[in-house]
Amino acid sequence: MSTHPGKHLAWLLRHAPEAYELEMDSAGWVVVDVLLQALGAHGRPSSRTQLEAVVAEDDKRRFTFSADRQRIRAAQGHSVAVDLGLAVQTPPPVLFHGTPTRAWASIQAEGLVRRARHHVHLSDDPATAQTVGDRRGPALVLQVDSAAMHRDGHSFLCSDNGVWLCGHVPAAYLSLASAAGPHASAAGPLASAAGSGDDSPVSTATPLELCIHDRPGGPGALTLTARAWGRPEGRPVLAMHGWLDNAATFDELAPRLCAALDLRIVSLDLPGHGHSQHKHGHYHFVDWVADALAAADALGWARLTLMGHSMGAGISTLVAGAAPKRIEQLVLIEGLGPMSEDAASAPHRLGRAIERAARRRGISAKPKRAYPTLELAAERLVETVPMKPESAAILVTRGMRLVEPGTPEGEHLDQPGWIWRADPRLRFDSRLRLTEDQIHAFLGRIACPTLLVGATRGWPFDAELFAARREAVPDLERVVLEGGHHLHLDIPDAVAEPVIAFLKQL
Ligand code: HQG
Repeated sequence: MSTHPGKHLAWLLRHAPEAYELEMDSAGWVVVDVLLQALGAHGRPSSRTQLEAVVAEDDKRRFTFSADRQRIRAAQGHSVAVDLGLAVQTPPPVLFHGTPTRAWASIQAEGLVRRARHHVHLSDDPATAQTVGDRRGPALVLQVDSAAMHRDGHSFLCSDNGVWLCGHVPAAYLSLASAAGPHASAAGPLASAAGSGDDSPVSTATPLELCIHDRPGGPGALTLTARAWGRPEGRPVLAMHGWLDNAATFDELAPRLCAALDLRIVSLDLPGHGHSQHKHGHYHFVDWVADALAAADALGWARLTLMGHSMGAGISTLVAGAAPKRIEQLVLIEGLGPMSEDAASAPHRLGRAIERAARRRGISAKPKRAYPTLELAAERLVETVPMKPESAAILVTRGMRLVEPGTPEGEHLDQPGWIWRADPRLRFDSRLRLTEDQIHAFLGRIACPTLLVGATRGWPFDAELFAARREAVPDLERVVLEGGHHLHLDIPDAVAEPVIAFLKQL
């Protein structure tokens, strides 16, 4: 934690209100008296005069008081889920972004992404952008063609302190600010890296980033990110990864399917995973069902095919049972419904989960384990979940981010380190599990053809229980392949074959 009062306040109001058990409303406001009390309790300067001074003297006007000065919030820069209620605005024709030189290659591939924050931050002058970039060593200033983005339907917000915010800047709109003119140096390679040719043939090698608001405009709107393959007009397939994995889990399988069939595969980062935002409250399994359907709504898909791996297969199963009319086909890899429990265990489970969660309060403010390299992180992942090193490399590349020493999260580090992006609260105990009877009720309502792909060395499901679940699905085809739990990453050709044959039947 920083000792500078302004930095400390920014950390608290943007990233870690729960560290001081501060109640923050959905728009990011905290009651000033409550904040002062909490600061005092933690040995921090806690008079109103001191707080007023921190806010007034802040070089970037990072904090805003409410009109009655009874509440305070950070003007922008949050990683916790808040909806600042800022109005969409027309941006100036050109905006700027400063970034470390070393980030250039990755930005060329995926554009500017918002990382832990809610938005990509842009400045209206190159000098400010240079200062922002210089925070992390040698920096480049990128020019954003915001006029073209605006014309193409991208939304911009402007924070109370004049920072321009947007969800994602695809690489096609970026150029080096020092180059001769817009796109002078970058248009060629960047445009192709962005996969911007929506009307080009199937884009198999260049996944896109999509931002999906699952509760548009409402409080607690959540931005989910995704990777997409295939023509936008292709047959819709929503793909969902397993627990603690991310959208890249389909990086091997999806392009193979799109090469064979005219599909539009959108692989979600589920809330709390990958690049998606973290939820404010608890992660309940049944809520993933609402999230999946909200994502389908946001994509404008009335009917769709679901493809899930492990927990994603469990979610897909429940979606197909809860909304059978919407699902055309179901592809389940190493999973068929969520874990179940006897009805009698529910009170004990709920009591224990609440008690344990209370003990782990503040967990998201604790420093996460940092790995010096992605390679080491991938090695550790293979030790925990057996899979090919190449498969682990795919998951860690999207699932982790680099934290610099001297930043709020990296204060414990003396060199840059890679940490998992996933919300640590995903590991909390489930508060309630469905009973096996309830799961059978979902399975029995599945109205579409279902393909179950299992692995010989896969997840150790209870054989008897799993066989009964298979029996309960009205139209289920099953293949078992030689492989482990992450077979879609490890042996994608072998998995693609039966999946293509199955999808062709529609
Ligand atoms: C980079 C400070 C690799 C991005 C500042 C940046 C600002 C990528 C970093 C405000 C990338 C995110 C925001 C990609 C983006 N590959 N790197 N595809 N896309 N990046 O801190 O803009 O003091 O979240 O270039 O003054 O640096 O907090 O954003 O380097 O106004 O008030 O990923 O934070 O203000 O870092 O800074 P950040 P930022 P405060």
